Amino acid sequence: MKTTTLLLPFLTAALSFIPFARAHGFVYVLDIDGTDYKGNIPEGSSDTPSPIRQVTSQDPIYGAASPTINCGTGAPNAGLVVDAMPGSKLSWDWRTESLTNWPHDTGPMITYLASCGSTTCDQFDSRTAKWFKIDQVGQDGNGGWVQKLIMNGAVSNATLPDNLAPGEYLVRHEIIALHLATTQGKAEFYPSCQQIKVGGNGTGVPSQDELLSFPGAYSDTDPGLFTPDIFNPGFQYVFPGGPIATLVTSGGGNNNGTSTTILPSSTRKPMSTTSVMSPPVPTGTGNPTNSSSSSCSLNKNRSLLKRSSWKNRRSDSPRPHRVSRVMGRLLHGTTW
Ligand SMILES: *[C@@H]1O[C@H](CO)[C@@H](O)[C@H](O)[C@H]1NC(C)=O
Ligand SMILES: *[C@@H]1O[C@H](CO)[C@@H](O)[C@H](O)[C@H]1NC(C)=O
Ligand SMILES: *[C@@H]1O[C@H](CO)[C@@H](O)[C@H](O)[C@H]1NC(C)=O
Ligand SMILES: *[C@@H]1O[C@H](CO)[C@@H](O)[C@H](O)[C@H]1NC(C)=O
Ligand SMILES: *[C@@H]1O[C@H](CO)[C@@H](O)[C@H](O)[C@H]1NC(C)=O
Ligand SMILES: [Cu+2]
Repeated sequence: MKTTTLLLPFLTAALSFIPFARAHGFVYVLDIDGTDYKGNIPEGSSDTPSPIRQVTSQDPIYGAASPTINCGTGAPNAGLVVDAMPGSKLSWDWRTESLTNWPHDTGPMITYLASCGSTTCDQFDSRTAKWFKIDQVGQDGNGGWVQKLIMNGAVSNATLPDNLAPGEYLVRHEIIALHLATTQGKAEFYPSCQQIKVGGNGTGVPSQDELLSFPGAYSDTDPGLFTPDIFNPGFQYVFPGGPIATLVTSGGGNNNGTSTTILPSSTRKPMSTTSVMSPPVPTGTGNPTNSSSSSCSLNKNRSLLKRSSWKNRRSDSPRPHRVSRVMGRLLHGTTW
């Protein structure tokens, strides 16, 4: 009786979230070196010319073998192919379809590229893509996940390899939400594809054994996708999809390619165009699992640095529904 009385207001408040906090999402805006490219909202019109392949649902994809795990549900080719350069900074603004903040805080963000080969990317069939991994961000070193920053309104970031060969590429940036992944098959995949044309005169290409297919690259039993221990203290995340491609870790020609790992992007990017920073520091121990270490002291002042147009716009937007982890799991497990 007492418990019920205490729980009632809580549950009522929680249930009132449901119509608004459809707790999934999509990439609303791609930013390349400060230029924004807006996407179209799932289930909305396709009126905005965009390099972002429009998903038809913000809902997660379940199952590593899902045929839509390449570029998301629906996701026909987009109309635009937009310019980038080796070393360009890419940012993705993840939202729910009602444009509130991304709702999850557990799991990695991973970025892949695939050459569109002899065709332009607006003609390229993502089912034939051979992907290579360029970036992955996971735990934050404080018992949480970098993904929480996205929930709190930050954009997700990665940089293109400094030595990336020119040409058209499909970018596959994904969030994997693992709040339910204590059960096998319950990892939530949110892939998003964008079409870019890389200029410059880099020479970096992936090796054959680094190329992946989606579906194919992941298995539901991967330790990064089925994570029974994820909420236990000391959990060490193992990213799915193998290591980051050597053309990235070789530092864009600044060293001879002996390194096998890099730090998560959130710790290794200079945040100002006037800053100079050394190439990624090899750690020599498998994949990075958190971003608490840094090769760049500038990072300590990261939060002070300007976020160009994002900051202002996002402060105007509706605040996130801060559904707790437990409540998120409860609601996911029942209603969504
Ligand atoms: C994060 O990285 C730091 C430095 O590399 C390390 O000391 C710490 O144990 C790591 N934490 C987790 C949770 O992986
Ligand atoms: C992405 O970079 C911006 C600064 O440009 C920063 O504010 C934001 O926190 C970064 N996002 C993540 C997930 O690290
Ligand atoms: C091509 O490479 C040269 C150095 O090899 C560099 O000076 C030049 O800026 C590069 N051009 C572009 C467009 O990046
Ligand atoms: C790469 O550099 C390392 C350390 O500087 C050196 O030991 C190694 O022989 C070099 N490898 C090649 C292929 O040049
Ligand atoms: C961070 O910024 C403060 C001033 O805002 C400066 O005194 C300090 O040296 C900076 N630290 C780093 C690591 O750049
Ligand atoms: Cu969700």
